[in-house]
Formats: sequence, structure tokens, C-alpha cells
Amino acid sequence: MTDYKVLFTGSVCSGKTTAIRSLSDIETVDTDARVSDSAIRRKRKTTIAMDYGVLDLSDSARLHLYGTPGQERFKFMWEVMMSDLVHDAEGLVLLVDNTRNDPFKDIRFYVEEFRDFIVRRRLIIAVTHSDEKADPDHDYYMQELKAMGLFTTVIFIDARDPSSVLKIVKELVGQREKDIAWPELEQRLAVNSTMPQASGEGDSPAIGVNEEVTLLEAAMNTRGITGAIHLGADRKVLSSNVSSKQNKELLRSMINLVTALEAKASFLGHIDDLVLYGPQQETLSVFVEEEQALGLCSHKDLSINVVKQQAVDLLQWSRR
Ligand SMILES: Nc1nc2c(ncn2[C@@H]2O[C@H](COP(=O)(O)OP(=O)(O)OP(=O)(O)O)[C@@H](O)[C@H]2O)c(=O)[nH]1
Ligand SMILES: [Mg+2]
Repeated sequence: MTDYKVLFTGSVCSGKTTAIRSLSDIETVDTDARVSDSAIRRKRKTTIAMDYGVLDLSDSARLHLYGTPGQERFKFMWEVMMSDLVHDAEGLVLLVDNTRNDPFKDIRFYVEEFRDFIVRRRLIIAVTHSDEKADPDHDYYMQELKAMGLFTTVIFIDARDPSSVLKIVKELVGQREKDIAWPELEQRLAVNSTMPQASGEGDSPAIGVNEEVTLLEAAMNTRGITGAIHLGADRKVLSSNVSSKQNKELLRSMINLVTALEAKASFLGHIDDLVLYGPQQETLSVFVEEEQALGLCSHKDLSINVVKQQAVDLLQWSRR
């Protein structure tokens, strides 16, 4: 028996748990728990440790499916998985949620985080949620990834639909495993579908307004964040829990500085963040969009890359 392994990763809600459930012949092991942070706006549960499933490919081959938790605060699991469980995996499937404000930011983040792992393996980018938002399309992905120096396969899938997720498996092992009866496999997995029309109901993302957490609560539930300030389009403070007056002023000045820099130095293009990193102190960073701006104080040991990814999640999913 040949055993293959594949690791699924990607941002919160990108569909890792769903994709593994779609493909697995066994009841999947998942460790989803109720969330109380920026992920809750879209769904009730998030993976806190890992997902696991198995797919029998033929009489002589089997694919083990592993999924990381999406939230950065459970990142220790990524390391545990890479160094132990999946150190011998065939490849990494990076699920990219097409509804994210900037899917390419996510790609950069995960490629950076999994850089050592990818060097020796196949990377497949699987774009999900394109039924909810069609752009960017396949051509755009190919063009942008090429510009980023990433020459990799991009597949559009719906994680809820087994036949669609099977495209990843084909890409990964299709060349080497010639005995796989794909149509039968597809038929067998059809029962795993969680497409709304097939099962009658999907995993309901609808959550009562009262259950939603505010952006500040979400920020404070995020590892390493010690304070947050949220500003609206007019750059007036909507909410803040930054205790130090000095830091609060600094964050506001940094946001104004971004606006001023954009006006005075238009050749720089759009500036979305500005980070003030003091090795002895907390790191202060601001993330500026047209409609809102976010200032974060974070623990000095938390990497800038991680703070940026957390800010992306907060700005995307938390309501004002
Ligand atoms: N419309 C649509 N919904 C999808 C798609 N893929 C996944 N979903 C839904 O998105 C939601 C989140 O999927 P999960 O599989 O829990 O996401 P995850 O990546 O495991 O998230 P974490 O464990 O929190 O990191 C579920 O309600 C899925 O049914 C897709 O391509 N289209
Ligand atoms: Mg999950």
C-alpha cells in the first residue's frame, strides 16, 4: 500500500475542514470549537488543533488528509504538524478565500510561513468561495503569481463539493497513480457533499447580531495584541481601548501620517500600513483603508508579518 499525505492550510473560513470532509472516506477527526473572535462573524466554529481524514484512492494507494487551524493563535500546531505528522507530505494545498479583501496578501503570508516546507514539495493554490465572488479570476491569479515569482498550479474549487475538491487530488497524485477509477471515486464521495441543494442546508453562517463581537473584543482575543483603536472613514475614533494616552496619540498621528504621505508622495502609491517597531517597547502599527482604519499595539515579540495578517482578519470580519 502506498500512503500519500497532503496538508491543507489557508485563512480562517477558507474551507480546510470542509474540503477534508468532502474527500474523506472515514468520519473526519476535526477539532472545531466555538470561536469568540474575528472569525465568528462568518461562522460558529473554527478548527483549534487540526483536521484529519483518509481517502482510499485504489486497492494499493491511500491519501491522508491533514488540515491546519486557520487562526494564527493556534500556529504552534503548524510547527508541530510540519515537523512531525506531515514532514513526509507530498504537497501543500493553500486554500485561498476569494472573498477576502486582498487574497494575494493571504498568499504572501502563507507562502512566507510555509516557505521551508514548500521548497521541497508541491504547492497547489486552490481558490474557494468564488461562487460568492468571481473576481479575481484564474487569469488574474496566474498573472499576479507570476509577478510574485510563484510558478504554481491554481485550481478553482468549491470545498463543499467533493467532485470539485477531487481536482486537487488528481493534480497531486494523478500522474503517479494510474489505477485510480476517478468516476467511481467521485460517485462514492458524492454523499459527503455539503452543497446546500444536496443536503438541504449548509453550515449556517448566520449568527444573531447580539452574538457578534465588536472589533475591539476580537482584537483583544487575538494573541499578542495589547490594545486597539478603530477609526471610521472621517478618521474619528469609533472605539478604543488603548490605555496609554501617548500610544493612542501616536497611533492617531501615524494614521494621519499615512494620509499625508499618500497626498504628498503619490508616487508611493497606496500605503496600507505603517509600523513603528521599538525593540524595547510594544510595536505600534496602523492599517488604513478608505472606510476604516485600525491601530494596534502588540507585544514586541510578535512578528510584523503576523500582526499584519491579524489586522487583515480584523478589518475584514469585524463589524464596526
Ligand atoms: N459558498 C461557499 N462556501 C464555502 C466554500 N468553501 C467552504 N465554504 C463554507 O465556508 C465555511 C467555512 O468553512 P470551514 O471548512 O469551516 O473553514 P476552515 O478553513 O476550516 O476554517 P478554520 O478552521 O476556522 O480555519 C463553511 O460554512 C463552508 O461550508 C465555497 O467554495 N463556497
Ligand atoms: Mg477548520
